[in-house]
Amino acid sequence: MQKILIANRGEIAMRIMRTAKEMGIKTVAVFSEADRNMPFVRYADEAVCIGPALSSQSYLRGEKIIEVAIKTGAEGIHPGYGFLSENASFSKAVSDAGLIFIGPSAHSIEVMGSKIGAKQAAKKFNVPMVPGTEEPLKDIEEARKVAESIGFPILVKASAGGGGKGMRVVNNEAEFEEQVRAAKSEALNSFGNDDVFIEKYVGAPKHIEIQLMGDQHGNYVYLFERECSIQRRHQKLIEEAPSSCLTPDIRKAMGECAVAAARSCNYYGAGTVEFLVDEHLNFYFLEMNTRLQVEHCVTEMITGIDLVKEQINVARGNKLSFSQDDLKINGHAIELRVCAEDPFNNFLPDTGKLEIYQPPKGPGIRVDDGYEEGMDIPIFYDPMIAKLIAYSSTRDEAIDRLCRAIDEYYVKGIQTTLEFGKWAVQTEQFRSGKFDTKFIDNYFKPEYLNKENADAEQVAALLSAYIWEKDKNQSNGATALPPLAIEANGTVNKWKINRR
Ligand code: MV4
Repeated sequence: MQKILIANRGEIAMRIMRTAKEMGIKTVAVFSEADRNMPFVRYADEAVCIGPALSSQSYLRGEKIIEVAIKTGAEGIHPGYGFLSENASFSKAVSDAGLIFIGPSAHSIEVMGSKIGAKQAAKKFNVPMVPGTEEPLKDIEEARKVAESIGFPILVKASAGGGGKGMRVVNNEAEFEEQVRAAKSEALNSFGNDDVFIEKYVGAPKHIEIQLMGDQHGNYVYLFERECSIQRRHQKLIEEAPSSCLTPDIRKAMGECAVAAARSCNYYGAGTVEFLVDEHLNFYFLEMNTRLQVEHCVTEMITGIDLVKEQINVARGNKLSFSQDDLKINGHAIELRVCAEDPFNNFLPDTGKLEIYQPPKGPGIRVDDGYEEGMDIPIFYDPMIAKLIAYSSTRDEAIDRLCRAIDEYYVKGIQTTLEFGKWAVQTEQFRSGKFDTKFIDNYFKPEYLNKENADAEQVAALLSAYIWEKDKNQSNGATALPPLAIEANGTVNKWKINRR
């Protein structure tokens, strides 16, 4: 592959093209009418507009994208995450067109796209599962018996599910039938498939996932774990590697299970196996994501591996360029998703203009972003505008570094999750590692941030300092201070308002 097309936008398109450039591979960007002025369009060697803003008319048009690849002479397509990345038909269509899909086979995507299929495949390789069923529920009476034998509370889950859709907690036998029906109808509406299964409900679990890579020759490695428990409505906000709670033995056991799950569908490329981990560090297979994930960067920081480079390497048909023994965990990395969302208003998307955008710099800081100062954040796509990753030799230092970087990160014009992130990583729970998937719901209150008030307090502090200096200068006959000026960027004369 001398030239690849990136079937994505924003920060991940930039991320992929940077590696391609380092590898001497030319890049083709495809973009929607709303994205014409985005950095990723300029960064690419070539860029082709593929339609209007709506994803369904641009980034989801598989056939059109393949046509552009052929026309521009691209030999491979990298789908990034989201959009077409876990679409088995797209993977197949790319291969059928004589191009290389930089990702897994259609077969792997298909097997793992069905949660029931994934459980059946992984179970054959002795991957631990939450007690439950591995067949679609047929008969409600039969299902009721299984539920009783497992014991309440249980979860009803949609096989085609994702993001918590079609998932219902059932606390007792009386609600069972009703909740099964509700889950089925939600699943049918959302996914066009009403297969559901049941599992014992694990209360307050941690969400820990294993990054793995496989080549087309049956070789596999695991690149350790990412702890992703800090999430809200199934939207991750903070991820870190390694997890602060795993032991080397459990890490190894989980890594080997993840590889077994990948083997069960002849997986190749980069993939992630998600586990639920309970308070006794029992772990259970949840599902497999057959794509490069948003949070892959923390794994890159602690392993020194460029996952995109390795994806391209195995997509070319080469063997993995490293073995399990080559991999070591080095240091600690924490990622905060910087989303155009308002933590004061239920984390609802907050679109608008990036009036000021100054990302942080300095030791151990990586910012993967896709917008620039002056741009409008479009309403059509994911609200994530950047990922802020802090890396250091210890977890405590990584937390301190992340906080320092959040203070340096200067965004005006939209609300973001930056202040939320600073609050979260400084809580006792986060510092001590004692948190689970219920963390935000249980502990977060918007008044902990109080950004506006804090800004007003700082202006007041600066004003009083100014007046004090002025009075002092006048009383000792020194030259008067210049007139007071508060500028739009938050500077009061020479003093910039220190952002917390
Ligand atoms: C569970 C669970 C507890 N017990 N399964 C949520 C989305 C879907 N991918 C799986 N999910 C869960 N499955 C059993 N048997 C709790 C969750 C869950 C969750 C999992 C990972 C990260 C965040 C979560 C938030 C709420 C519920």
